Amino acid sequence: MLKVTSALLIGGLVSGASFAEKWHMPTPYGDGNLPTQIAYSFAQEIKDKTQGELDVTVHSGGSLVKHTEIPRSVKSGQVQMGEVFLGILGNENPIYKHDNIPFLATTFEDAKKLWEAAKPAVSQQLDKDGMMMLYAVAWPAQSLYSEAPVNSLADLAGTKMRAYSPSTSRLADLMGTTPTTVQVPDIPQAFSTGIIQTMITSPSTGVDSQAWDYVKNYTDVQAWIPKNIVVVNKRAFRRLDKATQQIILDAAKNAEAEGWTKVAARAAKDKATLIENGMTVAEPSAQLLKELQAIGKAMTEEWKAEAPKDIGAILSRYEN
Ligand code: PCA
Repeated sequence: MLKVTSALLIGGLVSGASFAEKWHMPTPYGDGNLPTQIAYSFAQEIKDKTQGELDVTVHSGGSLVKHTEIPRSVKSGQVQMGEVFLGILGNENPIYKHDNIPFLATTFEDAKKLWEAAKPAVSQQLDKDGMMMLYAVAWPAQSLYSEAPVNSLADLAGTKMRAYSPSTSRLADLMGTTPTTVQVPDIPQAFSTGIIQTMITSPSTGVDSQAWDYVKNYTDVQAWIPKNIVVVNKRAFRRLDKATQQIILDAAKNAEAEGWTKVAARAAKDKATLIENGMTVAEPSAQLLKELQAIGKAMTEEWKAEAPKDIGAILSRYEN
């Protein structure tokens, strides 16, 4: 009897008032970063358009789930959505490595093209893993931070370089440096304790980690343009009604467009902040560019050899 009453009560509550569904979305980077800001507006758009029925809470800066654990937590359904840096997935499947290959795509236009070329394979792999691709946000181009000016790779020989993905580890090797994987929140400590001496990342992450406290030179090699992706657990998505699903897909489309629109201005602003804080920003020498481009070529070949069919398909879509 008691059971029946409570079942009725719950039934009454559910049908009487519309109840908000609460979702969680861990993201890896801090609130000052463009991808995080876009994540907040994405979540807000969903909340507004569902009139609060789907309430997505963004947990930035790895506060709910550590960056390296985010893909697994979305896959298992522990959280419904999550953001991840594509490059860190490089060891799971070589298709993800398109994101961190030096000199494959160095302008936003090419980066967008490369993303269109890689997206079908990425979406398919995510689907196999129980996830669905929602949107991607590009970072500014990746450039070199060092204490001394760098005119050629010889100037870096033997230094300890930060890596943030399997590809950047390989790159550090090929540059004659020693790679150490360090996540963004740990950059200041890694510099101050001498675990790293150089890094290649965006002006945004340089600003975020106050790189000027540790290194003086920024050599603007602009070697690649990586991305974060936002994914949703497939089962969680399918449980939603069609209208809510469409609201998420529309918000994702808007988020991706916003990212490509805003990233260039953000790159310029953050580079200016590096200068304001006393860093020397220099164009790369012809020698350094030549050496790095040769490494990029070698890495492209290595990458292709890992999965000739899949990577060949990405490259031919990109090049045509
Ligand atoms: N910042 C992130 C990823 C790429 C970037 O610009 C990082 O350094 O880890």
